[in-house]
Amino acid sequence: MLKGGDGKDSYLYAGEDIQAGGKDKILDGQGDVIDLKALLSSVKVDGVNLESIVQNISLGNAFSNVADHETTLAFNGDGGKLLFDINQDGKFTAGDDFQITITGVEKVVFNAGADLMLLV
Ligand SMILES: [Ca+2]
Repeated sequence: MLKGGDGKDSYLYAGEDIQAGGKDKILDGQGDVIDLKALLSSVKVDGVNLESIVQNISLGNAFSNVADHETTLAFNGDGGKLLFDINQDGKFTAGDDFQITITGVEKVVFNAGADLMLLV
């Protein structure tokens, strides 16, 4: 579990941190950022690797495994969960995928310029 405190915090995830069946938690995440630079080439939103996305995007709440629209990173605002579709089957399964529960956040925005996930 990660607790950021009152200031702005940056949470760094390396590739080996994001494993099938894993989970993490960030409390009071609003205003913080998640650094997923190690994963930009392997995570897709609507068929595009994050490293190729040039405009800021707010993450949607669903995965997809439809060809050319693959989405392997999603944010479920109701449950406050940032979800990674590790096995890329288009579904979230706790044993196969990875989740970060984030409290106090309404959405997650990928800042394409900084290559960071902003917790909003
Ligand atoms: Ca999955």
